[in-house]
Order: sequence, then C-alpha cells, then structure tokens
Amino acid sequence: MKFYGALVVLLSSVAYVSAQGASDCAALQSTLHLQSTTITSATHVTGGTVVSTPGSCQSSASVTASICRIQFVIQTTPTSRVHAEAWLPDQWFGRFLGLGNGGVGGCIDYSNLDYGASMHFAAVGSDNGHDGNNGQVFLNQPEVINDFAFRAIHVEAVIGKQIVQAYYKRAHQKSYYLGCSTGGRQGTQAALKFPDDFDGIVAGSPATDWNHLMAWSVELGRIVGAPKASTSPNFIPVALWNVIHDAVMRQCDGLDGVMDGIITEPDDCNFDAMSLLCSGQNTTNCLSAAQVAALKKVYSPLIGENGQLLYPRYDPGTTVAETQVLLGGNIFGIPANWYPFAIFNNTNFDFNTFDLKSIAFADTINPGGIATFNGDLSAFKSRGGKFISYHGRQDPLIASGNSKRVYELISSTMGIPNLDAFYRLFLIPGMGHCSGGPGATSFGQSGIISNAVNATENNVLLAMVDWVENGIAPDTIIGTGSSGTHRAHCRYRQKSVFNGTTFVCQA
Ligand SMILES: *[C@@H]1O[C@H](CO)[C@@H](O)[C@H](O)[C@H]1NC(C)=O
Ligand SMILES: *[C@@H]1O[C@H](CO)[C@@H](O)[C@H](O)[C@H]1NC(C)=O
Ligand SMILES: *[C@@H]1O[C@H](CO)[C@@H](O)[C@H](O)[C@H]1NC(C)=O
Ligand SMILES: *[C@@H]1O[C@H](CO)[C@@H](O)[C@H](O)[C@H]1NC(C)=O
Ligand SMILES: [Ca+2]
Repeated sequence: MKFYGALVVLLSSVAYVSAQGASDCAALQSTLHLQSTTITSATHVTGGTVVSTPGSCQSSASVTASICRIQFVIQTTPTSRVHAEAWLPDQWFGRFLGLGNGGVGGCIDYSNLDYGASMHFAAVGSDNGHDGNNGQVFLNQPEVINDFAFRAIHVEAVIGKQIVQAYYKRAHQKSYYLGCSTGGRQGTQAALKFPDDFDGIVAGSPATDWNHLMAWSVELGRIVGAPKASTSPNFIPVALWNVIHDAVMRQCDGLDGVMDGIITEPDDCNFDAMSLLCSGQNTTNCLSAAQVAALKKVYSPLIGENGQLLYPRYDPGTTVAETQVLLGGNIFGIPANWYPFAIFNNTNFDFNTFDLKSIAFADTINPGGIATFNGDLSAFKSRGGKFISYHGRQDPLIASGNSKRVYELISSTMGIPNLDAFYRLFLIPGMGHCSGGPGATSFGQSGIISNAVNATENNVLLAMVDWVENGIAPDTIIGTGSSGTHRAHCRYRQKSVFNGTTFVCQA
C-alpha cells in the first residue's frame, strides 16, 4: 500500500542525526558568532514540557519533542531587527523548516515550531521584524516594513541554516517553508525574491496581491456601511446573515450533486440576492432594496478606477460567524493597521474618505514591494524548487478566487499552460481561512500533531518532502474532517466531481 511505502521512504531516505546533548546546546550561546546576530539564549528542553515565551503574543508554548532551543536577534538594518527561535530536535532527519506569520504579525509561530520539531525538522520561526499584531510599528519605519514585506523570512533562512550547521556539525540536506495567510504571502515572496532559500514551499491561503487584498477588505466593510454601519441603510444585521446563509445554501449546495453544507465550486454559485427582497407588508427575514444592492456588491469582484479587476469576489458559503469578520460593520483590523501606519502615515486616517483613489495611491507606494503579485517564478523553477499552495473555498478573509488568479498569472507570465511540474494549487471545499469548516480540512498544514495526518498523502508537508526528495508529486491531498471523513482535494485546474459514490478529480 502506498501509505506504508511512502512512510518508510520518508523515514529511511535521510540520515538520522542524534544531537550532542544539553551542554553542546548551551555552549552555542558563547561559541556561535554569526553576522549581525546575537544569541540571547541556548537551552536544551526535554520533550513534554511547557516553556515561557518572550514578546506580547503569548506567554508560553508547548514543547513536544526534546530540542535545543535557540533564541536569537538579527539586526537587519540600524533601525530594524528580527527576533527568532530555532527548535533543533534531538532526532533530526536533516531537514530545515522555515516558518511564516499571520495577519500583520509580529508573532513567532510556536505551534508550528513544535509541529516541525516533532516531525524531526530543524524548525526556525521569527517575529517578522516586530512584536505583536499591531501596525503602529510601521509608522515612519520603512525598514520595519521591509522586514515584514520580504526580509524577515530571508534572514530567518540564512541565519537559521548556519545555526543548524553549527549545532549538528553538518549542513541540512533540504530546506522547506510552511506558512498560511500572511505566511502564504511570505512563502510566495521567498520563491520570487530569494529562490535559493527553500527547496519546497508550502504556502496556504496566501495574502498575495496584498495591496488589493487590503483594499478589498476595506471595501467589503464599506459596502455594508462601515465605519458608520449603525446609521447605514446598507448594514446587514447578523440575524439576516442567517437568512442569507440559508438561501445561499438552498441555491448552491446542491450544484455539486450533494447536499452536505459544502459548496464545492463557489464560482458556480450565481446567488440571486433579489430572491430575498422584502415584498408587500413583509419585512421579516427579508432584505431591503439597499441591503440587496449591498449583497450583490459583496458577491461581485472589486473593480478599479479604469475598470480593471482589482480582486476577485467574496466566496459565497461562508458561515454566519465567518461573515462577521469582514462584513460585521467594522473596518477589519488588518487594513485598519495597514493604511494609517504604512500608507498614509496618519494615525487619524478616516476610512470614510477611502475610495478608489486611495487604492491607486497605495499601489504607487507598494511599501517594501509588499504586493507579492508577480507571475515570474522562473528562477525558483529552474533551481528545482517545488511549490504547493492550498486555499479553502469558504475563506472569509482572502477570496479563494485569488489563488486561481495567481495560478493563471504564473501560467501566462511564464508561458507554461500547466504548472504541475513545479507548482500545485489544492482547493479545499468547505474550509475557512487556513483551517476549520465543514469540509475535510485537516491535512497536516499546521501545528496539528495527530496520528491521522502523518501519512504522506494525508499531510501536505510530508507530501512536499516526498516531492523534493523522491520526485513523487502529490496528485491529491487527502483531508480529514472533524467527524473522521476523508476527501481527496483536487489540484487546480482539475475539478472535484461527485461520481455517485464519492468526489473524484477530473481534468
Ligand atoms: C509613508 O511612509 C512610507 C515609508 O514608511 C512611505 O513609503 C510613504 O510614501 C509615506 N506616505 C506618505 C503619504 O507620505
Ligand atoms: C417574507 O419574505 C421572505 C423572503 O422572501 C420569506 O422567506 C418569508 O417567509 C416571508 N415572510 C412572510 C411572513 O411571508
Ligand atoms: C505522527 O507524528 C507524531 C509526532 O512525531 C508522533 O507522535 C506520532 O506517533 C506519529 N503518528 C504516526 C501514525 O506515525
Ligand atoms: C467513483 O469513484 C470511486 C473512486 O475512484 C470508485 O471506486 C467508484 O467505483 C466510482 N463510482 C462510480 C459510480 O463510478
Ligand atoms: Ca454540496
């Protein structure tokens, strides 16, 4: 069976290195001298313990496997620095793993440090150049923005690999990257700007085309009246989102052949908002004309000043709770932390003045090259790099259509009709942002250490290892749902089709 075959290959193809021990770990603090880097702590940690963590994001983290934990600071410029940690497992399989961040993050990804080290990777994560999920750090600090936009992951990889070499007294064999959301954008940026950093990149739900993603999330809020939603006729209260969700499901759940609460292909869902218009004396469980117009805009792409597509439409099918993030009546926190401090440098920026000109202005600044919307992955491809992306089809923060769009951008830019040889995008029906939702949404994409997802075909990170090290590319990724159900997720442009018994992937 492929399950066991693949697992055996994974365990045996790479030499197993047992690390030296606690005193060798501690010694690194005084013996390791790396460029622009200060080792602030080097301590051996026995697996099964909880350690305290620096910074404002969290106070402690679980350590599952025994590791040498190294905390360090890289001075990237005189006005910017990156705090990072390397978790070096006692049982190392020779693989390096760089980790990303989320949101406007500022938070070391401890759960994936733990996940990576447990899977025998030497895992390194950073704070992305600032502490905490707060955009104020960007104000008049272009180098802090540069760390966020492209540099933190690069220095994490370069310095992290040197630390790995010093500790194990041998170089890593292959290097990997794992991240979602902002982490997906960072992985994409790594492939574009620093193609040698990683052999395999797993970039989930990527916040690519960042400037237009920020614009789209502001505009969605404004469509329903934010930042003055309480007085807006366009505002849609949460009770009506229940009505909308039921109507969307009534109209679109069955399009894929199964009424299961999952819209396999939201792009097939041409939701008729007019069907919810109040008529006659009836004002219960129905929408006003202004609300219908707002809902139509929600489910339409964002178009720019010159009629150009700026960003694909919001996925129909998000749960009521999920819709509240962008459509609950407030300007979403990430753009609320981005425009005032990184674009307008005005802490009192008024989102009532936001318009298409604001979007065009942000495009001209594009701080740090944050856009990350470039289809030329030729350097990454020619050095043999492999890229896996995945995206939930009911993502309430980043439209899944954007990942299709990025695929098509790469294909047209590079003149390669089918990217299978080095780039695969797996679309995940019924998944929200990076995880969760009614679909089969667990496939090893983040700090989940469970017996269910270790096999190569059930684990996107191990699938990437198999691709890089054994040349075996994943045709599907099998996800596990909360009730233990499985579904094979298809790679774009294949379609997930119900054959009467199960969903299969068809060209
Ligand atoms: C705000 O500052 C950034 C650098 O941090 C700069 O690129 C941008 O042009 C500034 N914006 C304005 C409106 O001056
Ligand atoms: C009012 O209209 C909505 C939407 O068409 C419908 O679902 C609801 O049943 C109607 N209520 C009454 C009392 O007719
Ligand atoms: C999956 O990985 C975890 C972490 O290494 C390990 O504890 C667990 O035993 C593994 N499960 C299987 C089925 O290999
Ligand atoms: C549907 O696909 C599954 C998996 O490939 C296969 O075992 C089954 O026979 C197919 N059913 C039909 C009706 O084609
Ligand atoms: Ca369905």
